[in-house]
Amino acid sequence: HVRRKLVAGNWKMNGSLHQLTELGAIAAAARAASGVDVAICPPFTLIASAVARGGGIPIGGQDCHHQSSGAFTGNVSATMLKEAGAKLVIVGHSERRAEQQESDAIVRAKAQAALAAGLQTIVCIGESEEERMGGHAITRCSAQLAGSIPELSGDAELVVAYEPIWAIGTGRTATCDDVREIHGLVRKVLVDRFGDAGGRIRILYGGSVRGDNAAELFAVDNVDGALVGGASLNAEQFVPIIEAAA
Ligand code: G2H
Repeated sequence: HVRRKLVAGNWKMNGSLHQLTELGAIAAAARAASGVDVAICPPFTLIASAVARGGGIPIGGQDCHHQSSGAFTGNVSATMLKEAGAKLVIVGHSERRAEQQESDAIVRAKAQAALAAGLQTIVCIGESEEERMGGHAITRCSAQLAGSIPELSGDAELVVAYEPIWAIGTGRTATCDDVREIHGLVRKVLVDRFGDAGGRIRILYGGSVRGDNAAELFAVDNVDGALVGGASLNAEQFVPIIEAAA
């Protein structure tokens, strides 16, 4: 399968209206890199403005609730994201799994709701440092895949992101061998479960991706792009990652 690379920025709880000016240069780089898909996921409050001012880059959310509406104070549903102009959403990021105690079952329900709303849905998995050191990375990622990956339904695209927790925001990146091993596992699980469609699902790597390590990561088998946190906040750092994917 030929899979286009996807480079998605996750601004986490960062950014401002002023920071949306970065989107102009990011959009220009995305147009120049014709074989690469680029997206930005800012905080909820910036989504509508980012859609309006983003130069056509797909804009997404960083989470959604699994119900479409109701008495869920502080939450935002997938259908609301869609109405705000979002094209995608990240679910199951390790920061939410840790801080909001999101279980695999909740992540899976969110992913199902997001796909049903027609959003491209990036489901995150990844082991902790303790799990990796204990030799349990594969067991942990397998369990998260089994519990978090939804059924495929409708036309919206499912994407999986592997983000080893010990590599997130730490400046430490997994080695290419570590990444090859886990991405190979993810591919096998997806093909076993979905057949040919599993071969088309894009698998992103995330965790301290930067301009100076992106090219070698993108060269690894089954690395179909990146989920980028810190380095997605400004064009100067994000554009070299887009170029490395081209
Ligand atoms: C991992 C990643 C983006 P960073 O969380 O989701 O963040 O690139 O800052 O490690």
